[in-house]
Amino acid sequence: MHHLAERIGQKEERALARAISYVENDHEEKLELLKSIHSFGKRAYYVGLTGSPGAGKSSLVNRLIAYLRALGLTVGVVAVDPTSPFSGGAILGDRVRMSEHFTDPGVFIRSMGTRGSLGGLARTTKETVALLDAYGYDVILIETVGVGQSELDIMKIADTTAVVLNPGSGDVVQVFKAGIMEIADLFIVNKADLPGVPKLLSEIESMLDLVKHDAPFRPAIVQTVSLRNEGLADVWTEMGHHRQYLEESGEGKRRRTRNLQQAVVEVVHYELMRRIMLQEEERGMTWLSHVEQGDVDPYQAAETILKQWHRDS
Ligand SMILES: Nc1nc2c(ncn2[C@@H]2O[C@H](COP(=O)(O)OP(=O)(O)O)[C@@H](O)[C@H]2O)c(=O)[nH]1
Ligand SMILES: [Mg+2]
Repeated sequence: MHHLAERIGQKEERALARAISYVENDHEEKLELLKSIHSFGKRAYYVGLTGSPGAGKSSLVNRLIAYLRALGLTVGVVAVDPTSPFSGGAILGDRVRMSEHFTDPGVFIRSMGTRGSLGGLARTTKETVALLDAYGYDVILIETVGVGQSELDIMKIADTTAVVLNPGSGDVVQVFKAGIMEIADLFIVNKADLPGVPKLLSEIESMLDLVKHDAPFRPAIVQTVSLRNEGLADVWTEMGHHRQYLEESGEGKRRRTRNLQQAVVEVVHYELMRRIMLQEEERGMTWLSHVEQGDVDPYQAAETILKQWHRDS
């Protein structure tokens, strides 16, 4: 067992922080560490929160932390904000908001910026979640901004994915277009204190009728006013319903299998690429100028590199 894994198992928070930096910086012992971690198994409940910037995800996360702590649950948070200008840190507002939880040993908050995303932000995030799980947090909240492919990718590891929408924002069409509908397990209408709630609710219902009419699980819609601490119990109850569905239908098990398969493919993909590119760099990347000058097309160059790798290994 990797020494950091052992220390994480003993709930040493410093070891957890060190392990996360291993993941972010692609430390050479990273795979060894993750291997050890995997033997701990998946225990935590992973909740994804996604939605447009400003929808109130961080406010909700902040209130949810307090709500879950009151239930006696420990909480790990990974906030993914690639647009954050503060390298590796949260946007200032989030920091201030979350600061009330900083001294609580039952809460761990980590922000993933653009920094240290050598292996891709999605991958780094998933690995960080695995570390938080190994440490023993009961619930892991994953906040992602927006609707890009890497967000969709990240959300696949969540047991329950909540999409946060606001009245009057016209977000529903966006959600529909971006393929978020397919991964949504729960809709949270936040800022329900603002006008336009009935319209938004009926828009979501229509969309659900269209996309989920023959699906085995119809996502619930809950209203929240995170500023006033309203609706959190409903959110947690509906998450519970979805979790129960995952257990009883076997869908949870199917998702876990799919994620394990995906993890293997990703590691192979990334490790191969890393090793091949390392070798190419040592060889001086001779093909680069040819590709630049148009003597060789990129496909031919790639094929040559792969053949050479195959020969050498
Ligand atoms: N009126 C209203 N404003 C809210 C509510 N929840 C959050 N906000 C405000 O919406 C803004 C964006 O919130 P934030 O949590 O940072 O959104 P995020 O970008 O999705 O993380 C902040 O100014 C919040 O104070 C709510 O329930 N009602
Ligand atoms: Mg936020």
